[in-house]
Amino acid sequence: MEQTMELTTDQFIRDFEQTFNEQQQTLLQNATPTELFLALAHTIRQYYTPMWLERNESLSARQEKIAYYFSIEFLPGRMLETNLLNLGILDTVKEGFTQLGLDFTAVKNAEHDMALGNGGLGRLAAAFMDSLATTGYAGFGNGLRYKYGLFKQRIVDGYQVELPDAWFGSLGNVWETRKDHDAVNVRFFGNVYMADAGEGKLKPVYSNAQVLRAVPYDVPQLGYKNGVVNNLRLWDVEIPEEYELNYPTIADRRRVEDITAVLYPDDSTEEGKKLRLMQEYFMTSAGLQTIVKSYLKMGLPLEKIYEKVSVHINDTHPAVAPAEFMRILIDDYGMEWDAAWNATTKVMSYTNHTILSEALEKWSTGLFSFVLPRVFQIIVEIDNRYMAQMGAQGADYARVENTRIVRNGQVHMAHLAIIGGHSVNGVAQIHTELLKEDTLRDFYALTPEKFNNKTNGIVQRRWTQIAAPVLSQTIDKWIGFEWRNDIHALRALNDVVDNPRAQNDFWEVKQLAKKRLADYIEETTGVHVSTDAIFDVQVKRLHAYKRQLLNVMHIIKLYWDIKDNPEGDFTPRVFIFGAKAAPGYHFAKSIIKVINELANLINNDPEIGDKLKVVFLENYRVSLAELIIPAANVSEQISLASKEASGTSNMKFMMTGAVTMATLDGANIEIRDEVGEENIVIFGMTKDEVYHHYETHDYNARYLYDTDPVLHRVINTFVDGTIPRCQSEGSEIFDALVTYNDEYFLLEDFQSYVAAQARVSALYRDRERWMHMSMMNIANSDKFTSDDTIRQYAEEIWHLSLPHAGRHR
Ligand code: 26Q
Repeated sequence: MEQTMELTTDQFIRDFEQTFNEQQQTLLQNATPTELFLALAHTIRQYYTPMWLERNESLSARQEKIAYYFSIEFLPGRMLETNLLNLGILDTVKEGFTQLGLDFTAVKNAEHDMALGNGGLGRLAAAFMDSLATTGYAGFGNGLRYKYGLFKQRIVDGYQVELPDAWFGSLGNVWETRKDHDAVNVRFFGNVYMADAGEGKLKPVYSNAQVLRAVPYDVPQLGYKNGVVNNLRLWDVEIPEEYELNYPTIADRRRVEDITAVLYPDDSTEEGKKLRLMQEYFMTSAGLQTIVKSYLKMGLPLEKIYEKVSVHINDTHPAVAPAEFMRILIDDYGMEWDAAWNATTKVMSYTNHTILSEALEKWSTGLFSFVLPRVFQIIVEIDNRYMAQMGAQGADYARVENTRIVRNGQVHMAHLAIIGGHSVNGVAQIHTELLKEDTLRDFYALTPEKFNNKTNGIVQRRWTQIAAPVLSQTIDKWIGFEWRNDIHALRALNDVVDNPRAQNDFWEVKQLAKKRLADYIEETTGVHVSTDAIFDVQVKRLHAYKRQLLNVMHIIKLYWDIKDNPEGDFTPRVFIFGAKAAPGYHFAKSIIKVINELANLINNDPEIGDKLKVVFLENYRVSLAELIIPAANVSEQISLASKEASGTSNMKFMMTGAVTMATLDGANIEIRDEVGEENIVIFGMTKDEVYHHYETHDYNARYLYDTDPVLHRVINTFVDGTIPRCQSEGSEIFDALVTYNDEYFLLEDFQSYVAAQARVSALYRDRERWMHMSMMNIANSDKFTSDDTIRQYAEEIWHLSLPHAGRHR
C-alpha cells in the first residue's frame, strides 16, 4: 500500500530554512556541506518522529509479535537518501535544494558511512532492517554502538594502512535517539554459587562481579512509502553511578569503554578474545533483558513469550542467546527449567554464514567460565540434558558426541545456537546443501526438520533508485514506474532486451556511470581510464578463498600477451579492485601490495597504453560501492566452488546490468538459473570436483606449474623481478601457489578462467549480443530483493503476521 508524505517543495524549503536558522545561526550561503547535512537530517527527523511514535504505540496496543534480529554487525552506509526515498520526498528535497542554489550531492556526501560491519554479513543485516520496515513486519535490530566502525583504509606505497573510523565524530549520529529509561545492567566475572531460595528453589548468589550499564541508542528504520518506522537498537556501555568508586582512574574507565570502542578488535591475543566475548554477551544480555521486560508489560504469561517474541541469531556472534535467555527466565523470573527450555527453543533461530570451520566460534571453557560464570553453568546443564535426552531417544552416540556444546575443553557456539533453537538456515541453496551434507551433517541427521534455506537478497532501491538514478529513469522510460513499488514488474524489461533503441539507451546509461567512475579514478589515483574499455570489477573483502589472485594471474597473462604482440588486436580492459584486508591477515595484505605494484607497472608502460589499466580504489565501503557497481560491465564472482556462502554484491552487479564471470558457488548458481546459461559466463570446478580432491588428496599444483607453460610464466612473474618493489610478497604468493600446493585450486581453474575471459572480450565486441546479456540480467534480478527474503524469514521462521502497515487510527 503506497503511502507517501505530502510535502510541497515550498513547504520543504520553509521547514529546512527554519531548522537551519535555529541550528546554525549563519547564512545558508556560508554553510559547509556538513552544516547543511545536519540541518537537513534534523528536518527529516521532524518528519518521521510522529510516525515512529505511532508505530510503537500501535504495535503495543495490538500486542503484535515482534522479531528481534541480533547481529554484532550492521552496515547501513549512508542513511540520508534512503530516508528521503522511503519517505517519498527525495525528488522534492532535491528540487528544493536546486531552488535554494545548494548542491545536494555535496551535502549527501558529507554524511559519514555508518560502517558498523565488515562486509556481507553486516550489509545483509542492514538490508533486512530496510526490508522489514518496507514489508511492514515488526522486526527490530539489536546490536552494538561501536565508537569506531570498520577501519579506514589508506594505501601508502602500495601497502594497506589502517586508520580508525570515528564515524560519528564530535557531531554525534544525527539519526539516533538515546533511550535512558531502557538502560539495563549486565554482569561479568566474579564467583557465583547457588543458595537456597526456599520452596525447594535455588537462586544464584554473586560475589565480586563487575556490573556495567547498557544504554540503548535507537536508530529509526523507515519503510518504503508506507509510513512504517521500525527500530534498530544499538547498545553502548557506561559505568553505573553506584559503582563509580570502583573506577577511580581514567585508565579504569577506558577499559570499560573498550567494550563498545571498536568493531571486532584483534582477537589474536588472549586480551582481544576476552573483549570480544564481552561484546557478544553485552549486546545479547542487554537486548534479551529489555525484550522480556517489554513483553511482561503486556500482562501475558512468561511461559508463552514465544507467541509474541522471536529472537534471530545472526551467525554465531550472538549465539550465547539461548543460554542467556534461560538465565533470565530462571534466575530473574523464577521459571522452571522445562518451561523455560520450551520457550527458549521456540523463540530462538539461527543463520549460518560460512562453511569454513575455522570461522565457527569456539571458546575455551576456562575463558568462558571466567567471564560468564553463571551462563557457563547453564550451558553445562543444557549440554548434559541434551546428552541425556538424545541417549534416551536412542540416537547414534558418535553423532551426539559430535554435536554436543561443551567438548574437548571448548564451548561450541554454533552447537548452542542449533540445540537452543528451532531453525537453522544457510544463505543460498548450495550453501544450505553443504551445511546438511558436510559442516553440520550430524545435526542434520539428528534434527532434519530444523534445516531450511533462505537465499540472501539486497535492497534493490539503494542499488537502483539511489545508486543508479539515470538507469532508473531509463527503466521508467521503457516499462513505466511500477517496478519502483513492485520489483517484480521489472520483468517487463524482458520484452525490450532486443529492441535496438532500448539497447542503445541502456548502453548510454552504462557509459554515463563509467564516466562518473572514470572521473573519480582520475581524481583519486591520477590514472586516466578510457570508458571505451570493458570495466571489469572485483570488489569484496580480501580473502584467499575469494581468489582475487586468480584475477591478478589473468591480468599478468594479458600483460604478456600485449608485450609479446604489441600490435595485436586486443579488447581494452580496465580492471578495478576494491578490498580491505583484516589487519592481521598477512597474506591478504601481500596481495594488495602486489596488485598495486602490478598496477604501477602496467599503467605506466606506454606500450600497454589504454589496452590495459589496473586500478585499486582505497577504502572500499558502501558509499563507494554505490559509485562503482553501476559502472561495471563485468562482475567478478570467482570464489572456489563451495567456499562463498552466498555473496550479495553479485546480485547488485546483476541488477545494474553487469555480466557475471562466475564459478558455480553461492548465489551465482541461482543467478544463472534466473538469467539463463547464455547470459552469464561460468567457468571452473564444481563443488563436487573440489570435494573429490579433498577426498582423494590427488591435487598436485607443482605438476600444473611444471607442465603448463602459460601458467609457468605467469607464476614466475611474481618472483622474477618483473613487478618491482614486491619481492617478499611475490615469493609468499609463489610459495602459496606452488610450494604449499595451492589451497584454493587457482592453478586448476586458471585455464578455464582465461578461456572464459576471452569469451567475454568477444561478446563485448558484439554490442547487440552484449546488451542482450546485460539487459537480461537487469530484467531477471527481481528474485534477489531482500523484501522477499525477509517475507520468507517472517512467515517460515518467525511466524509473524503482517500488522496493519502504516498509521493506525
Ligand atoms: C569470527 C570470530 C572471531 C572474529 C571474527 C569473526 C568473524 C568476522 C566476520 C566471522 C565472520 C565474519 C563475516 C562473515 C561474512 O560476512 N560472511 C558473508 O556473509 C554474507 C551474508 O550472508 C554472504 O553473502 C557471504 O558469502 C559470506 O562470506
